[in-house]
Amino acid sequence: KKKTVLLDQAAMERALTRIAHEIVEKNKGGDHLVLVGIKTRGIPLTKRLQEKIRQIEGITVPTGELDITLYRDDLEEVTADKDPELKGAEIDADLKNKKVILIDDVLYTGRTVRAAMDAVMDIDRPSQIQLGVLVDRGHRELPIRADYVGKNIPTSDEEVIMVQLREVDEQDDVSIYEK
Ligand code: 3GP
Ligand code: 5GP
Ligand code: MG
Repeated sequence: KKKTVLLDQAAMERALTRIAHEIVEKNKGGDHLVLVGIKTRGIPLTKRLQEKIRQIEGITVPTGELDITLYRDDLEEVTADKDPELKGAEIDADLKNKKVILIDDVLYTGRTVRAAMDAVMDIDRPSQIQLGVLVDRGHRELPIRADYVGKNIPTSDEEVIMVQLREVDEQDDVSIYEK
């Protein structure tokens, strides 16, 4: 129950600025990139990174959205017997031979990202898929890792990360608490 703030608004802002710089460094600019946000909070993160890349490189990278949710929307059931599945996709950009960067708030088992990679590859064949997350909380169940990480936060199974974004929650912060 007790809550500890791990990233405040300023720290989150700096982490996203760093990730935007890492994206343009690794990809030698912003050409041929498409940023794809995963469901609720990956989407405002994607928009913020798009704006930061625009400030750095002067180009507006296309964005898209994937809605990947658990079969049951019960948070207790995350690692239960059902995998997350694709509920919808809104990607207007052409993905063929593009470098797709998936963006999510929290990386945990990796099953959501696996579903997101399947969805992208069903649409077209990108030249690469990369992954950026605000928080990596560990506990991977698949061989998946993020290329860009805001903060690594080792957690126990009894702990939950709360990500609040001003677009959705009226404030920016990341905190950890016991279930
Ligand atoms: P998001 O849609 O912005 O990612 O699943 C609904 C929300 O609950 C998610 O918001 C997610 O951030 C949050 N959440 C908190 N703990 C968990 C968890 O352990 N699993 C999942 N799937 N979501 C969690
Ligand atoms: P995974 O599929 O990697 O197990 O979980 C990733 C998805 O579940 C992300 O979209 C993320 O929103 C959500 N998730 C998993 N664990 C947490 C957590 O502790 N906090 C939050 N906010 N989201 C989580
Ligand atoms: Mg999420």
